[in-house]
Amino acid sequence: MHRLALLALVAAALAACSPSSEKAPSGEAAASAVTVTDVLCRPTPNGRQVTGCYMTLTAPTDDTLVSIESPIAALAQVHETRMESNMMMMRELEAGLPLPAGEAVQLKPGGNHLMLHGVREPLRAGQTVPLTLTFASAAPVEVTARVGQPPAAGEDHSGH
Ligand SMILES: [Cu+2]
Repeated sequence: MHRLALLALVAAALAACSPSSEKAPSGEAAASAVTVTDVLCRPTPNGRQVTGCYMTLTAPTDDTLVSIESPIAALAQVHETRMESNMMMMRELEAGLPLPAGEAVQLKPGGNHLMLHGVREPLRAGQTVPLTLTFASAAPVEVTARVGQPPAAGEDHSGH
């Protein structure tokens, strides 16, 4: 009798565990995840500790990119670029970046971008940078950025 009771307990424990342990690639979790592609961070030449990262985000439902984290940087922010009195200015999007349902939102040089501050080690082309993106409603997404020059290179972040 004891053994049967124990088996029942083990079965119950396994059943309780399984939903959370298989969250990744299948079913509803994947369907409601934000798709992130073309993830790229600029190299940090000359000992600079600030760099920009770019990507394309597509949310299945209206959502907001609210924060970014990376173990290689002290601080990561979502920035917008705007012209003010003919000056290109960058500032943090404090309310986050809106992601309309089904729309591919591009972060790119000269536009909205991610900014890493306090980059601990120089970033060189060919390296990778782990980023964790947090959304208002969708589950967080972990991506790996490639380090390299974006296709439309030219403007840099010397305004910072
Ligand atoms: Cu910036």
